[in-house]
Amino acid sequence: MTQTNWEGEYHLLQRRLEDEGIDVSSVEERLKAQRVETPSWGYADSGTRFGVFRQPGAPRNVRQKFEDAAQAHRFTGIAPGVAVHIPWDAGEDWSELAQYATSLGVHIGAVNPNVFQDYEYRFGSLANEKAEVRKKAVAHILECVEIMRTVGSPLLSLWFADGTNFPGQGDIRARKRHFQEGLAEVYAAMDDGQTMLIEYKPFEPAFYHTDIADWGMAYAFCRHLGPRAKVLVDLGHHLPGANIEHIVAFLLDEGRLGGFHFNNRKYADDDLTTGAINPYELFLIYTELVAGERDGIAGDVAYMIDESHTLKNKIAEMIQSLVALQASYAKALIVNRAKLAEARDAQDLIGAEEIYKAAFATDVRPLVWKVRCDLDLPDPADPVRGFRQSGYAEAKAQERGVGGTSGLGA
Ligand code: PSV
Ligand code: MN
Repeated sequence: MTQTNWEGEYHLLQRRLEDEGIDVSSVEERLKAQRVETPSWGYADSGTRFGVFRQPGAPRNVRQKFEDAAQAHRFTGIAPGVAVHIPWDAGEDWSELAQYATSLGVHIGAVNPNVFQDYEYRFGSLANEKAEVRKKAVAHILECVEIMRTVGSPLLSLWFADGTNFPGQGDIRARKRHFQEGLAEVYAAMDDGQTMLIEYKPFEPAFYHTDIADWGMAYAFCRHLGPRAKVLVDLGHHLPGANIEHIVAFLLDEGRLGGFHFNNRKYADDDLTTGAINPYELFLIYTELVAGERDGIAGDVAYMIDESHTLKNKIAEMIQSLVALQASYAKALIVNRAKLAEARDAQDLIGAEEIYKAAFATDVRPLVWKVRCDLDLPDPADPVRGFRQSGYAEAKAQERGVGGTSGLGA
Protein backbone atom coordinates (compact mmCIF):
# COMPACT_ATOMS: atom_id res chain seq x y z
CA MET A 1 0.00 0.00 0.00
CA THR A 2 1.45 3.39 -0.93
CA GLN A 3 1.93 5.94 1.84
CA THR A 4 -0.11 9.13 1.44
CA ASN A 5 2.12 12.12 0.90
CA TRP A 6 0.25 14.37 3.32
CA GLU A 7 2.67 17.25 2.92
CA GLY A 8 2.24 17.19 -0.87
CA GLU A 9 -1.56 16.82 -0.62
CA TYR A 10 -1.67 19.70 1.82
CA HIS A 11 0.24 22.06 -0.49
CA LEU A 12 -2.00 21.17 -3.43
CA LEU A 13 -5.14 21.86 -1.42
CA GLN A 14 -3.71 25.01 0.10
CA ARG A 15 -2.86 26.38 -3.36
CA ARG A 16 -6.25 25.46 -4.77
CA LEU A 17 -8.12 27.12 -1.90
CA GLU A 18 -5.95 30.21 -1.99
CA ASP A 19 -6.54 30.55 -5.73
CA GLU A 20 -10.23 30.66 -4.86
CA GLY A 21 -9.59 33.48 -2.41
CA ILE A 22 -9.92 31.40 0.80
CA ASP A 23 -7.60 32.50 3.62
CA VAL A 24 -6.22 29.08 4.51
CA SER A 25 -4.22 30.15 7.55
CA SER A 26 -7.32 31.67 9.14
CA VAL A 27 -9.23 28.44 8.40
CA GLU A 28 -6.45 26.55 10.20
CA GLU A 29 -6.61 28.90 13.16
CA ARG A 30 -10.35 28.31 13.45
CA LEU A 31 -9.83 24.57 13.32
CA LYS A 32 -7.25 24.78 16.09
CA ALA A 33 -9.69 26.75 18.20
CA GLN A 34 -12.53 24.23 17.72
CA ARG A 35 -13.73 22.70 21.01
CA VAL A 36 -16.19 19.86 21.51
CA GLU A 37 -17.04 18.38 24.90
CA THR A 38 -17.43 14.66 25.28
CA PRO A 39 -19.87 13.10 27.79
CA SER A 40 -18.64 11.14 30.81
CA TRP A 41 -21.56 8.74 30.29
CA GLY A 42 -20.34 7.97 26.77
CA TYR A 43 -17.30 6.13 28.13
CA ALA A 44 -19.11 3.87 30.56
CA ASP A 45 -20.86 0.58 29.84
CA SER A 46 -24.28 1.14 28.36
CA GLY A 47 -27.02 -0.66 26.56
CA THR A 48 -30.59 -0.59 25.47
CA ARG A 49 -33.67 -1.56 27.42
CA PHE A 50 -33.00 -5.08 26.16
CA GLY A 51 -29.70 -5.41 27.94
CA VAL A 52 -26.25 -4.06 28.67
CA PHE A 53 -23.25 -5.63 26.96
CA ARG A 54 -20.33 -5.03 29.24
CA GLN A 55 -16.98 -4.31 27.61
CA PRO A 56 -13.60 -5.31 29.00
CA GLY A 57 -11.80 -2.18 30.14
CA ALA A 58 -14.92 -0.07 30.70
CA PRO A 59 -14.36 2.52 33.44
CA ARG A 60 -15.26 1.49 36.96
CA ASN A 61 -15.53 4.97 38.40
CA VAL A 62 -15.70 8.60 37.42
CA ARG A 63 -11.91 9.08 37.48
CA GLN A 64 -11.54 6.32 34.94
CA LYS A 65 -14.19 7.94 32.74
CA PHE A 66 -12.04 11.07 32.78
CA GLU A 67 -8.93 9.03 31.95
CA ASP A 68 -10.70 7.67 28.89
CA ALA A 69 -11.99 11.10 27.90
CA ALA A 70 -8.41 12.38 28.12
CA GLN A 71 -7.47 9.83 25.44
CA ALA A 72 -10.11 11.22 23.08
CA HIS A 73 -8.56 14.65 23.63
CA ARG A 74 -5.00 13.37 23.33
CA PHE A 75 -5.58 12.08 19.80
CA THR A 76 -7.75 14.92 18.49
CA GLY A 77 -6.65 18.01 20.42
CA ILE A 78 -10.17 19.45 20.37
CA ALA A 79 -11.94 17.75 23.29
CA PRO A 80 -10.59 18.96 26.63
CA GLY A 81 -14.05 19.38 28.19
CA VAL A 82 -15.96 16.49 29.75
CA ALA A 83 -19.65 16.87 30.58
CA VAL A 84 -20.80 15.24 33.80
CA HIS A 85 -24.15 13.74 34.77
CA ILE A 86 -25.26 13.86 38.41
CA PRO A 87 -25.65 11.49 40.25
CA TRP A 88 -24.01 9.13 37.72
CA ASP A 89 -20.71 10.92 38.36
CA ALA A 90 -21.27 11.74 42.03
CA GLY A 91 -19.41 10.24 44.96
CA GLU A 92 -16.10 12.06 44.65
CA ASP A 93 -15.09 15.35 46.14
CA TRP A 94 -15.79 17.77 43.27
CA SER A 95 -12.73 19.98 43.79
CA GLU A 96 -10.50 16.93 43.86
CA LEU A 97 -12.13 15.55 40.74
CA ALA A 98 -11.64 18.91 39.00
CA GLN A 99 -7.96 18.82 39.97
CA TYR A 100 -7.63 15.25 38.77
CA ALA A 101 -9.17 16.25 35.44
CA THR A 102 -6.64 19.09 35.11
CA SER A 103 -3.80 16.67 35.80
CA LEU A 104 -5.04 14.64 32.80
CA GLY A 105 -5.18 17.70 30.54
CA VAL A 106 -8.98 17.94 30.57
CA HIS A 107 -11.61 19.78 32.62
CA ILE A 108 -15.16 19.37 33.86
CA GLY A 109 -17.58 20.85 31.37
CA ALA A 110 -21.37 21.08 31.38
CA VAL A 111 -23.17 19.82 34.46
CA ASN A 112 -26.23 17.65 33.70
CA PRO A 113 -28.71 17.09 36.52
CA ASN A 114 -30.66 13.87 36.45
CA VAL A 115 -34.34 14.32 37.24
CA PHE A 116 -35.57 11.27 35.41
CA GLN A 117 -34.25 8.09 36.93
CA ASP A 118 -35.64 8.12 40.50
CA TYR A 119 -38.93 6.33 41.05
CA GLU A 120 -40.61 9.57 42.17
CA TYR A 121 -39.99 11.02 38.72
CA ARG A 122 -42.03 8.41 36.86
CA PHE A 123 -44.81 10.97 36.32
CA GLY A 124 -42.40 13.83 35.75
CA SER A 125 -40.10 16.17 37.63
CA LEU A 126 -40.71 19.91 37.25
CA ALA A 127 -44.09 19.20 35.63
CA ASN A 128 -45.19 16.65 38.21
CA GLU A 129 -48.68 17.10 39.71
CA LYS A 130 -47.19 16.63 43.17
CA ALA A 131 -45.53 19.70 44.68
CA GLU A 132 -43.13 17.59 46.72
CA VAL A 133 -41.71 15.95 43.60
CA ARG A 134 -41.30 19.32 41.90
CA LYS A 135 -39.52 20.54 45.01
CA LYS A 136 -37.19 17.57 45.01
CA ALA A 137 -36.33 18.19 41.33
CA VAL A 138 -35.61 21.88 41.91
CA ALA A 139 -33.45 21.03 44.92
CA HIS A 140 -31.41 18.56 42.86
CA ILE A 141 -30.88 21.06 40.06
CA LEU A 142 -29.82 23.71 42.59
CA GLU A 143 -27.34 21.22 44.02
CA CYS A 144 -25.93 20.94 40.47
CA VAL A 145 -25.65 24.74 40.25
CA GLU A 146 -23.56 24.56 43.42
CA ILE A 147 -21.34 21.90 41.81
CA MET A 148 -20.89 24.23 38.83
CA ARG A 149 -19.59 26.89 41.24
CA THR A 150 -17.20 24.43 42.85
CA VAL A 151 -15.72 23.16 39.60
CA GLY A 152 -15.99 26.43 37.66
CA SER A 153 -18.37 25.14 35.01
CA PRO A 154 -20.42 27.80 33.21
CA LEU A 155 -23.04 25.41 31.79
CA LEU A 156 -26.12 23.85 33.33
CA SER A 157 -27.47 21.43 30.78
CA LEU A 158 -31.10 20.47 31.37
CA TRP A 159 -32.98 17.61 29.82
CA PHE A 160 -36.33 16.46 31.15
CA ALA A 161 -38.07 13.18 30.53
CA ASP A 162 -41.33 14.84 31.64
CA GLY A 163 -44.44 14.04 29.69
CA THR A 164 -47.47 11.80 29.70
CA ASN A 165 -48.13 8.40 28.21
CA PHE A 166 -51.87 8.54 27.64
CA PRO A 167 -54.39 11.11 26.45
CA GLY A 168 -56.14 12.60 29.45
CA GLN A 169 -53.37 11.68 31.87
CA GLY A 170 -52.19 15.20 32.59
CA ASP A 171 -53.28 18.82 32.45
CA ILE A 172 -50.88 19.99 29.76
CA ARG A 173 -51.22 23.70 30.52
CA ALA A 174 -50.81 23.21 34.25
CA ARG A 175 -47.68 21.17 33.58
CA LYS A 176 -46.34 23.96 31.40
CA ARG A 177 -46.85 26.47 34.20
CA HIS A 178 -45.16 24.17 36.70
CA PHE A 179 -42.20 24.01 34.36
CA GLN A 180 -42.02 27.74 34.02
CA GLU A 181 -42.07 28.14 37.78
CA GLY A 182 -39.40 25.52 38.48
CA LEU A 183 -37.09 26.81 35.77
CA ALA A 184 -37.53 30.37 37.04
CA GLU A 185 -36.54 29.31 40.54
CA VAL A 186 -33.35 27.72 39.23
CA TYR A 187 -32.60 30.61 36.89
CA ALA A 188 -32.88 33.11 39.71
CA ALA A 189 -30.33 31.16 41.74
CA MET A 190 -27.75 31.08 38.95
CA ASP A 191 -24.80 33.46 38.67
CA ASP A 192 -24.21 35.92 35.86
CA GLY A 193 -21.50 33.81 34.28
CA GLN A 194 -23.67 30.69 34.24
CA THR A 195 -25.86 29.70 31.31
CA MET A 196 -28.90 27.44 31.43
CA LEU A 197 -29.25 25.17 28.41
CA ILE A 198 -32.70 23.70 27.80
CA GLU A 199 -32.89 20.56 25.69
CA TYR A 200 -36.02 19.34 23.90
CA LYS A 201 -37.12 15.94 22.69
CA PRO A 202 -40.34 14.97 20.89
CA PHE A 203 -40.92 11.62 22.56
CA GLU A 204 -39.36 8.90 24.70
CA PRO A 205 -39.69 8.01 27.48
CA ALA A 206 -43.07 9.76 27.33
CA PHE A 207 -45.01 8.44 24.38
CA TYR A 208 -48.10 10.62 24.27
CA HIS A 209 -46.82 14.12 24.97
CA THR A 210 -43.46 15.48 26.14
CA ASP A 211 -43.54 18.73 28.12
CA ILE A 212 -40.62 20.27 26.19
CA ALA A 213 -41.17 18.57 22.86
CA ASP A 214 -39.46 20.86 20.38
CA TRP A 215 -37.19 23.88 19.94
CA GLY A 216 -40.12 26.30 19.94
CA MET A 217 -41.25 25.20 23.40
CA ALA A 218 -37.69 25.34 24.74
CA TYR A 219 -37.31 28.78 23.19
CA ALA A 220 -40.55 30.02 24.76
CA PHE A 221 -39.35 28.92 28.21
CA CYS A 222 -35.99 30.61 27.60
CA ARG A 223 -37.63 33.88 26.60
CA HIS A 224 -39.64 33.94 29.80
CA LEU A 225 -36.51 33.28 31.84
CA GLY A 226 -33.98 35.76 30.48
CA PRO A 227 -30.89 36.07 28.27
CA ARG A 228 -28.83 33.41 30.05
CA ALA A 229 -31.32 30.68 29.13
CA LYS A 230 -30.70 29.12 25.74
CA VAL A 231 -31.83 26.18 23.65
CA LEU A 232 -29.79 23.01 23.32
CA VAL A 233 -30.15 21.12 20.03
CA ASP A 234 -29.60 17.37 20.30
CA LEU A 235 -29.41 16.06 16.75
CA GLY A 236 -31.27 12.90 17.71
CA HIS A 237 -34.24 14.75 19.18
CA HIS A 238 -36.23 15.61 16.06
CA LEU A 239 -39.04 13.98 14.19
CA PRO A 240 -38.07 12.59 10.77
CA GLY A 241 -37.56 15.26 8.14
CA ALA A 242 -36.97 18.16 10.52
CA ASN A 243 -34.70 20.79 8.99
CA ILE A 244 -32.17 21.09 11.80
CA GLU A 245 -29.98 23.66 10.05
CA HIS A 246 -33.00 25.94 9.79
CA ILE A 247 -33.64 25.57 13.54
CA VAL A 248 -29.96 26.34 14.16
CA ALA A 249 -30.01 29.46 11.97
CA PHE A 250 -33.24 30.71 13.54
CA LEU A 251 -32.03 30.26 17.11
CA LEU A 252 -28.65 31.82 16.29
CA ASP A 253 -30.38 34.86 14.91
CA GLU A 254 -32.48 35.11 18.07
CA GLY A 255 -29.34 34.87 20.24
CA ARG A 256 -30.76 31.69 21.80
CA LEU A 257 -28.68 28.88 20.35
CA GLY A 258 -27.10 27.53 23.50
CA GLY A 259 -25.37 24.48 22.19
CA PHE A 260 -25.45 21.02 20.71
CA HIS A 261 -25.60 17.43 21.66
CA PHE A 262 -24.04 15.84 18.60
CA ASN A 263 -24.82 12.31 17.52
CA ASN A 264 -26.62 10.90 14.51
CA ARG A 265 -29.98 9.30 14.00
CA LYS A 266 -31.42 6.92 11.49
CA TYR A 267 -34.77 6.36 13.20
CA ALA A 268 -35.14 8.28 16.47
CA ASP A 269 -32.78 8.99 19.36
CA ASP A 270 -30.36 6.33 18.12
CA ASP A 271 -27.21 7.93 19.54
CA LEU A 272 -25.25 6.79 16.50
CA THR A 273 -21.75 8.07 15.79
CA THR A 274 -21.81 11.69 14.64
CA GLY A 275 -21.68 11.85 10.85
CA ALA A 276 -22.38 8.13 10.49
CA ILE A 277 -25.70 8.49 8.71
CA ASN A 278 -26.03 11.98 7.30
CA PRO A 279 -22.75 13.88 6.98
CA TYR A 280 -24.31 16.34 4.53
CA GLU A 281 -26.81 17.43 7.17
CA LEU A 282 -23.95 17.96 9.60
CA PHE A 283 -22.13 20.05 7.00
CA LEU A 284 -25.25 22.16 6.40
CA ILE A 285 -25.55 22.76 10.15
CA TYR A 286 -21.93 23.88 10.21
CA THR A 287 -22.42 26.24 7.26
CA GLU A 288 -25.01 28.05 9.39
CA LEU A 289 -22.64 28.09 12.37
CA VAL A 290 -19.79 29.47 10.29
CA ALA A 291 -22.11 32.14 8.87
CA GLY A 292 -23.05 32.98 12.47
CA GLU A 293 -19.38 33.12 13.47
CA ARG A 294 -18.71 35.57 10.66
CA ASP A 295 -21.54 37.76 11.88
CA GLY A 296 -20.20 37.56 15.44
CA ILE A 297 -23.27 35.80 16.85
CA ALA A 298 -21.99 32.25 17.37
CA GLY A 299 -19.21 32.84 19.88
CA ASP A 300 -21.03 31.34 22.87
CA VAL A 301 -22.32 28.12 21.37
CA ALA A 302 -21.42 25.06 23.46
CA TYR A 303 -20.47 22.07 21.34
CA MET A 304 -20.99 18.71 22.99
CA ILE A 305 -21.33 15.09 21.98
CA ASP A 306 -24.12 13.02 23.48
CA GLU A 307 -23.57 9.42 22.50
CA SER A 308 -23.59 6.25 24.48
CA HIS A 309 -22.54 3.21 22.54
CA THR A 310 -23.26 -0.38 23.31
CA LEU A 311 -20.94 -2.24 20.99
CA LYS A 312 -18.06 -0.13 19.67
CA ASN A 313 -15.00 0.71 21.69
CA LYS A 314 -16.18 3.92 23.36
CA ILE A 315 -12.99 5.93 23.04
CA ALA A 316 -12.41 5.03 19.40
CA GLU A 317 -16.06 5.84 18.72
CA MET A 318 -15.76 9.22 20.41
CA ILE A 319 -12.68 9.96 18.30
CA GLN A 320 -14.61 9.00 15.15
CA SER A 321 -17.27 11.54 16.13
CA LEU A 322 -14.72 14.25 16.88
CA VAL A 323 -13.01 13.67 13.53
CA ALA A 324 -16.39 13.92 11.77
CA LEU A 325 -17.10 17.21 13.54
CA GLN A 326 -13.70 18.54 12.61
CA ALA A 327 -14.21 17.58 8.95
CA SER A 328 -17.67 19.18 8.85
CA TYR A 329 -16.34 22.37 10.35
CA ALA A 330 -13.41 22.41 7.90
CA LYS A 331 -15.74 21.93 4.93
CA ALA A 332 -18.03 24.70 6.14
CA LEU A 333 -15.04 27.00 6.61
CA ILE A 334 -13.94 26.57 2.99
CA VAL A 335 -17.33 27.40 1.49
CA ASN A 336 -16.62 30.20 -0.94
CA ARG A 337 -18.72 32.84 0.82
CA ALA A 338 -17.96 35.62 -1.67
CA LYS A 339 -19.17 33.57 -4.61
CA LEU A 340 -22.12 32.31 -2.59
CA ALA A 341 -23.22 35.88 -1.88
CA GLU A 342 -23.02 36.67 -5.61
CA ALA A 343 -25.00 33.57 -6.53
CA ARG A 344 -27.68 34.35 -3.95
CA ASP A 345 -27.87 37.92 -5.12
CA ALA A 346 -28.32 36.78 -8.71
CA GLN A 347 -30.90 34.20 -7.56
CA ASP A 348 -28.68 31.58 -9.15
CA LEU A 349 -30.01 28.46 -7.44
CA ILE A 350 -27.74 26.01 -9.18
CA GLY A 351 -24.66 28.17 -8.67
CA ALA A 352 -25.32 28.55 -4.95
CA GLU A 353 -25.95 24.87 -4.41
CA GLU A 354 -22.84 23.92 -6.40
CA ILE A 355 -20.74 26.07 -4.05
CA TYR A 356 -22.01 24.06 -1.08
CA LYS A 357 -21.48 20.81 -2.94
CA ALA A 358 -17.93 21.72 -3.95
CA ALA A 359 -16.98 22.44 -0.34
CA PHE A 360 -18.66 19.27 0.88
CA ALA A 361 -16.91 17.17 -1.78
CA THR A 362 -13.47 18.54 -0.88
CA ASP A 363 -11.19 16.06 0.84
CA VAL A 364 -10.20 18.18 3.84
CA ARG A 365 -8.00 15.52 5.42
CA PRO A 366 -4.75 17.25 4.32
CA LEU A 367 -5.96 20.43 6.02
CA VAL A 368 -6.81 18.75 9.32
CA TRP A 369 -3.58 16.74 9.05
CA LYS A 370 -1.68 20.07 9.00
CA VAL A 371 -3.66 21.36 11.98
CA ARG A 372 -2.92 18.18 13.93
CA CYS A 373 0.77 18.39 13.02
CA ASP A 374 0.86 21.96 14.36
CA LEU A 375 -0.83 20.72 17.55
CA ASP A 376 1.77 17.98 17.78
CA LEU A 377 -0.75 15.15 18.00
CA PRO A 378 0.35 11.49 18.01
CA ASP A 379 -1.14 10.47 14.64
CA PRO A 380 -2.01 13.60 12.63
CA ALA A 381 -3.26 11.64 9.63
CA ASP A 382 -5.61 9.32 11.48
CA PRO A 383 -6.51 9.81 15.16
CA VAL A 384 -8.74 6.71 15.19
CA ARG A 385 -5.84 4.58 13.97
CA GLY A 386 -3.50 6.33 16.40
CA PHE A 387 -5.70 5.43 19.34
CA ARG A 388 -6.31 1.86 18.17
CA GLN A 389 -2.59 1.26 17.75
CA SER A 390 -1.67 2.90 21.06
CA GLY A 391 -2.45 -0.21 23.09
CA TYR A 392 -4.54 1.82 25.58
CA ALA A 393 -7.71 -0.24 25.12
CA GLU A 394 -5.86 -3.54 25.56
CA ALA A 395 -4.01 -2.27 28.63
CA LYS A 396 -7.24 -1.10 30.27
CA ALA A 397 -8.99 -4.38 29.42
CA GLN A 398 -6.24 -6.16 31.34
CA GLU A 399 -6.19 -3.71 34.20
CA ARG A 400 -9.90 -3.06 34.71
CA GLY A 401 -11.42 -6.28 33.40
CA VAL A 402 -15.16 -6.60 32.81
CA GLY A 403 -17.78 -5.08 35.10
CA GLY A 404 -17.42 -1.34 34.80
CA THR A 405 -19.94 1.21 35.92
CA SER A 406 -22.88 1.65 33.54
CA GLY A 407 -23.41 4.92 31.68
CA LEU A 408 -26.95 4.82 33.01
CA GLY A 409 -25.75 4.91 36.56
CA ALA A 410 -26.30 1.23 37.33
C1 PSV B 1 -31.83 12.18 26.51
O1 PSV B 1 -32.12 11.37 25.44
C2 PSV B 1 -30.44 12.79 26.43
O2 PSV B 1 -30.20 13.25 25.12
C3 PSV B 1 -30.21 13.90 27.42
O3 PSV B 1 -29.28 14.82 26.95
C4 PSV B 1 -29.65 13.19 28.58
O4 PSV B 1 -29.05 14.00 29.49
C5 PSV B 1 -28.71 12.25 27.86
O5 PSV B 1 -29.48 11.81 26.75
C6 PSV B 1 -28.22 11.09 28.65
O6 PSV B 1 -29.30 10.25 28.98
MN1 MN C 1 -28.90 14.94 24.71
